[in-house]
Amino acid sequence: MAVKDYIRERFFPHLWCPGCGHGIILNGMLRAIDKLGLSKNEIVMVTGIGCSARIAGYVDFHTLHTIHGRALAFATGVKLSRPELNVIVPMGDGDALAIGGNHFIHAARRNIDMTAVIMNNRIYGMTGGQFSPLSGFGITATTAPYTNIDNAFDTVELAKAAGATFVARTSAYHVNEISNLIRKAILHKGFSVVEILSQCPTHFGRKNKEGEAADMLRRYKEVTTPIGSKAKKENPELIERGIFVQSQIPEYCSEYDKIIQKAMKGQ
Ligand SMILES: Cc1ncc(C[n+]2csc(CCOP(=O)(O)OP(=O)(O)O)c2C)c(N)n1
Ligand code: SF4
Repeated sequence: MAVKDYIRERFFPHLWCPGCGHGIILNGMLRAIDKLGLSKNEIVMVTGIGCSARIAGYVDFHTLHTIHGRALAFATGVKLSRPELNVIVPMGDGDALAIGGNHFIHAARRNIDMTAVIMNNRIYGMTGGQFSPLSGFGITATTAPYTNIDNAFDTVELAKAAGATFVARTSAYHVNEISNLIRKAILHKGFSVVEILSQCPTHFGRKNKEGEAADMLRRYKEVTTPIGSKAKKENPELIERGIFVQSQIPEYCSEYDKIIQKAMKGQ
């Protein structure tokens, strides 16, 4: 199918600013789904609130547009009641790791089979550019006019430590990687995390003098490198892209089924 066949055209034009990275991620996500040959009825997309979370309105799957920071909680309910469906949860960095941080670590710890896509623009885009736990030290935001003194989480390290069994990262510049990594994450049985660095030219770019969207995309090319590359050894500041973790342990819904069977037999 064409990408546009997965879109709810009645909700277009979309509300994203010109140059926003979130549209690139939506495109990559739809290409991944298309390559997997999944029917629209086999997918549930669950989102919270944020510019990133608008995705649930734009795609023609089963969708839930829920409340800020709670997408993974709703998604857990969906997955437990309909484990045969593919549950995908796109989230902003604030949605996933500020207000939603607790849900994130516990969904990862349980290893429930769903794909969390973290669209990391290092800022609260929708509400006007407040700093998030991903902004990092020295960043300027509307709530940090003299620069931010909070240190940032490393999403990949956090996801690994919390127990996610598939952990990957790429950026909005690396369009083929977006669809490849999301495809592999959907295929993975367990809690999958794909962090995608996404530019917000309107707030992050403007406040931090990173230029226009094209400059921000170019920057992703310059500051990232494949995992274990020679460039990383020479410059430890570079951000690695690729698959960091891919492991198999018992998945939550399957184990829950076994508990139901045991209880039915009265054992
Ligand atoms: C309980 C609650 N608190 C705060 C808000 C206000 N709010 C809406 S979106 C948002 C943050 C959005 O940032 P992020 O999740 O990083 O997504 P982005 O807009 O950058 O894609 C906030 C704080 C809300 N809607 N609900
Ligand atoms: S405010 Fe930022 S994140 Fe939101 S649509 Fe505009 S560019 Fe994208």
